[in-house]
Amino acid sequence: MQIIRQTRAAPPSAVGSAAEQPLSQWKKMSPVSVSTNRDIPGPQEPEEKTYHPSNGLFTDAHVPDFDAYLALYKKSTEEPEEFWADVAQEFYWKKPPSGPMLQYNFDVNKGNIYIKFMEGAKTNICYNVLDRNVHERNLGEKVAYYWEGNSPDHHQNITYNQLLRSVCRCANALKLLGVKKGDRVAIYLPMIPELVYTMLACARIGAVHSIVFAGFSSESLCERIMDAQCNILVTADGVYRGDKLINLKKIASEALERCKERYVPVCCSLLSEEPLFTSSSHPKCKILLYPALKLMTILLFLLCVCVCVCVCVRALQTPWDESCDIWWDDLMDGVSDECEPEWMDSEDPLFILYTSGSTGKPKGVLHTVTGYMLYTSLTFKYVFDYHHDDVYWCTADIGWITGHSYITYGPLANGATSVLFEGVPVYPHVARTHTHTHTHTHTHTHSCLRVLGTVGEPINPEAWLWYYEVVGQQRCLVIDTFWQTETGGHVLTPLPAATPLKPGSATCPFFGVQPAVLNEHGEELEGEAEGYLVFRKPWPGIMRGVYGNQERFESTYFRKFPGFYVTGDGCRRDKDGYYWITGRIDDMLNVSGHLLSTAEVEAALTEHPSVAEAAVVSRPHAVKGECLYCFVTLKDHKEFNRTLMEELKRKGQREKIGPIATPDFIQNAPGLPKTRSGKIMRRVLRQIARNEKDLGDLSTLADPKVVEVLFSQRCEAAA
Ligand code: 6R9
Repeated sequence: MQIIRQTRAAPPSAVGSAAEQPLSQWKKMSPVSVSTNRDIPGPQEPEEKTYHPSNGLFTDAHVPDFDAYLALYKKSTEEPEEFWADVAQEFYWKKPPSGPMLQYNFDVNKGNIYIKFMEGAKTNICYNVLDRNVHERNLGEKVAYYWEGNSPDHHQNITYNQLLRSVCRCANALKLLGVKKGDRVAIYLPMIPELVYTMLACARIGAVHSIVFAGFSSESLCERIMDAQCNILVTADGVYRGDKLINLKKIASEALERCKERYVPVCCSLLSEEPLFTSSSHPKCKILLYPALKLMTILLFLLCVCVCVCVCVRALQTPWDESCDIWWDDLMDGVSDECEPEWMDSEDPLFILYTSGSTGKPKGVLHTVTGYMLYTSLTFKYVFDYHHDDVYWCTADIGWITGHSYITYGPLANGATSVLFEGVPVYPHVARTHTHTHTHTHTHTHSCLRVLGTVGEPINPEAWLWYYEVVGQQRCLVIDTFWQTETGGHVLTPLPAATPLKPGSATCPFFGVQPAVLNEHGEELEGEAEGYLVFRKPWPGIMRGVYGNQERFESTYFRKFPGFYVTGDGCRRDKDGYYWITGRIDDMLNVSGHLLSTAEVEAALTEHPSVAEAAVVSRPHAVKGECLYCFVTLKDHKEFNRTLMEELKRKGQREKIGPIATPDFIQNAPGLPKTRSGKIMRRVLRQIARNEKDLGDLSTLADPKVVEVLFSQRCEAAA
């Protein structure tokens, strides 16, 4: 996925070639000291070529150079109270903080894990991202979103004034339905403005939103609704993804059926206590609007999802249950567009977002109001070097954390103008994304682009260079941001004008973030090292828990190395203190006792001129324990043959990493199984490599057909 920052009119000085300089020309590079400690085989030293902005492109940067970054970083770690108090000044507080900025325990041996930021303060994030812009910063007429539908004929400009009114209407409608502070609201919507309205409406009234990506199956939706005990589901009748029509309401109804089946015993026991609740007295949705029946509604919410609000986008024939379904337009009809925000404590929950990890039941990652607000706002401003006239586009879906943080909260907190895109990049033609750039910047070249972002997977140097040279025309900076649903915002990231870039590295920690590298025994490695990426202290945006499951929170992130937050990712820190993510630790390859990361083997494969993309997984091996099974996608018009295989085995691996990294199997992969957020599902590839046919839920895959193709083309030798 990419995040693009573009200006409406690029200054003439913006055109020119970004310079490449040896790192030695830069002063002291890193916030960490340098020494050598490397006991795991890894790739050879990366080339010492760094990239930094061309003159004139970042004359007004918030952080103008690396020294400025270092000074701010130092302040953020050595004087965190002052640092965050300065950031907090930008925001509106109903009640200012009284106690310490940050309190936490990261050590399971010392008691429960907790993180508290600005406890005692009261605010509202919706007020801060909307009302503050309209009333205090005079941005009411500024466009918040250029919404682009799936079809290029559908578009809408939404100003901050309009957004505030729509959000208030939705907030009032939710209140009429009985939703109150602390209630969970499930949102299963495509990338339409109503998605933003609903999430902000929840935030306004203190309800906790749980957005479920609209590509998930009914089972996944049901599981998430049940886990968070949501009372309301907001969905749409349907969505076009490219030329494919998806009947969302049908999936939503199936999910609710599943919920009902599982909730029956609970319903019955409560029903018997309340004479109003006979099966025939289930409220009609319209009736819910009458306050007299509000009590009944609220009690019903305690039982299960009973109201499903449906946005009519496509006028589809949808399954309709009179007892609980209501059209969005009917609900909003006549509702006031003013709504007093609910003033929330700093640590009140803001949202739950489920993240699956590679196996197991999804975890409801919980974020709270104030820390998330400050952190997403600050990272947005600095990482994209956002300025008032910029137009910004994040291509993610709001169903993922990237969309929560960098389509909704971060940009709006900065009063930014963003593109909100419903469709897919290749519909109706491959140049669709270029059209956005032209429409919203009024220029017909890419010369207005300044910052290109990437997130979600290790980007190998080959891909980085393509992005830099072809998309960014050697002028824009490629910002490789490492972070997780759990971290709330970027944690390792370059800052455009300040950080010299190395292709493939997420570079340095953001303000307040203190990474460390540990070995298997939990010993901290200094200087150049490779191992587990952990963080020693919280920053405001870190998750506060797994919803309803403190034990899982602690065991997943804190038990392995007491005193640290464990990301689950591996990393390498180079001699300049730059961090290189090497992939999920669970995906590591253990060949004859040597640990290899997926990223290093894949980067070596993609160096071959015929290879566009590669993914490597392990397969059990009688002698070596595990061996390497590689999937390679070739560039157009390249042929997969024996010579290529030999070259990949010999040059790519033996010579690059060492003989232990020689692949046992190489399979031609016309495509790789990826989620719609762009992550390679290595779990699926492992199963293909092992010829295991029971693949579980594949509904998040962008293109499930790829799996059949890969099965049919398995390496014959790997029976
Ligand atoms: C924001 C997001 C988190 C996992 C993370 C890591 C991988 C994210 C990365 C990256 C290498 C980067 N990841 N950014 N790997 N370089 N710049 O993607 O959140 O969906 O929770 O995924 O994605 O493995 O642990 P989420």
